[in-house]
Amino acid sequence: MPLARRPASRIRVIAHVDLDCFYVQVEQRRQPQLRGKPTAVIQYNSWKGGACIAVGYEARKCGVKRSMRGDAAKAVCPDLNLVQVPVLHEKADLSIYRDAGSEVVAVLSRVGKCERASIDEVYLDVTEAAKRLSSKDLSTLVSEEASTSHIVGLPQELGTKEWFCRPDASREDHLLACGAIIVADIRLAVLAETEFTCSAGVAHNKMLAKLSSGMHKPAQQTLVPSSAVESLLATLPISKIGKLGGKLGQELEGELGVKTVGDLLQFSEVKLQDMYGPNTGTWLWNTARGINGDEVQDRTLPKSHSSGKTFPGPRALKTLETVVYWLKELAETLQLRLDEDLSQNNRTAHLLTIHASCHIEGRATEAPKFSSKSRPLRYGVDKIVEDSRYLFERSLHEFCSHQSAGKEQSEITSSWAVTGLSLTASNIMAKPMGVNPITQYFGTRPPVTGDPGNASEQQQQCPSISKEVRLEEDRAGASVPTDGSIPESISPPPSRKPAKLTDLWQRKASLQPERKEETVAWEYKQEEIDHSVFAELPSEIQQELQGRLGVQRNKRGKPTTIADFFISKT
Ligand code: DCP
Repeated sequence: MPLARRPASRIRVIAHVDLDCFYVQVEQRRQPQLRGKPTAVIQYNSWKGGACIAVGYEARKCGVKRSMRGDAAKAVCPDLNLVQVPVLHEKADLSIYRDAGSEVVAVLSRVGKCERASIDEVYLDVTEAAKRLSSKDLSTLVSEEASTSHIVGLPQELGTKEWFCRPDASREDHLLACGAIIVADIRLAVLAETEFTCSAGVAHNKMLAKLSSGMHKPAQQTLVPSSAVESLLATLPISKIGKLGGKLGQELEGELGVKTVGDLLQFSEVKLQDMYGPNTGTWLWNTARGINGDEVQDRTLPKSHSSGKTFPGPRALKTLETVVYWLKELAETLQLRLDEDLSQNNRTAHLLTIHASCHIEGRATEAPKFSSKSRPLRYGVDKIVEDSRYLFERSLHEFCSHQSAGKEQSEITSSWAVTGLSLTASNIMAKPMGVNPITQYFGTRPPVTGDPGNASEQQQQCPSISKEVRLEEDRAGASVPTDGSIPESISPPPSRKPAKLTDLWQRKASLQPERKEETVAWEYKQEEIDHSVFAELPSEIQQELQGRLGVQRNKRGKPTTIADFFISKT
């Protein structure tokens, strides 16, 4: 459920920065011969050439879409370069993308508080830097890049630079203009130092910044002044607001007939509270008015670590031995990332969660599905294997009991098949000073027995650990040290500084309309979704994938597209 936070009492300037066709850019930096050529990244499996998960803008011009399989993409664009996501220990290895994202975060964090929201998205609070700039004469500071900003609701008679520098601007608009200048400069710095382009939304809160960052892509930025919020939200479908994409959005549509965010304006806060509870009601009332008090969290490090693997079709795991074999593989990768986090960031994780996709062979799975299970995390590969095996067996038992209701139990217990398995370590905290190494701490503890839900002794020692939780779809980031300092100059070295980011993209305008065309159903298979990979994706992609797969499974509901999400409503 969304949290209704008090609206901020002060003016804030928040940016949402989103890297353009991210995995493709990473691959093009690794293989410069691919620059400027149609390129897509695929998560390979043998079915129709694997799934396209990132499509470069040159390839989009040729009609390649993320919904396509590699074979279909090649058919519409024979010159397409397909690059496969790296694989390590037979699993998709996202480290190069994670590390590339960290480089970007390191640059962005020079200008303000930085929250890594997913593998390629960052929120930036540039309020303080904007205030410092606000006393200066902006007419000398608006760079060429800043002057290409798109301003939602910009009066026709005004140019962008004029809007930035107009003397009668409100304090709010003036700070927004200052923020936009800072964001344009830091985007240029990102390009110069990492070779990646990014797009950004700049607004007075996180919700509006996120809504606007994708309105003009690639390599552009969009501003949302307060005066433009009402008309922006008036026609915006409710599903475009992250937390309204799911059940709550459906309820609003079914119960109140609400289709756009603006439609919510007709309901009083009391009415919304009556129907959806005090917290959600207030949140909805605020959202209808573009009010959002969420703070940018100071977080450049991941909230969790995951390691997962999918086993599609004939590769499904059908015996406990094979599951345990893979749990060991996953535990080894997870332990490596935990060790890295401990040595680089002095942080330890406290909760282990196992997630699996399972079905009974030869028939559709009935709800409830295989449930995710958690318990206190003990460090060490053997302990992780022991604990995750225990959790897996419990879930499998529950799953089979449910599936066998009214049927022959033995038939069920012998025909389960696991198509996805992942381990997540979460509840990550700084290790308190003067505490023994965590490995020693956990290593000396008695082995876990019985129901982890009753691990009262462990919970006393780690009070923040919940008894048993559903898998949280944490979005991960990566390890980036940041001192939070703001240097005098954030500009890149002059020799590498392009005048405008858009210079890099030929005929940018002609690229945009094709985003609208992405209406075909994604050719993903449920069993291809690796939960550890999934957890690092932007939240709307997670939602979209869930929606798509739901549609494929249930043959009901109306698909939405990520492209529609970001089409400007102005
Ligand atoms: N990704 C993935 N599987 C998906 C969707 C995305 O693994 N089903 C990965 C590849 C993308 C990255 O996440 O490069 C970021 O996703 P975005 O939605 O931000 O899309 P892109 O960055 O690729 O393109 P855009 O420029 O449209 O943001």
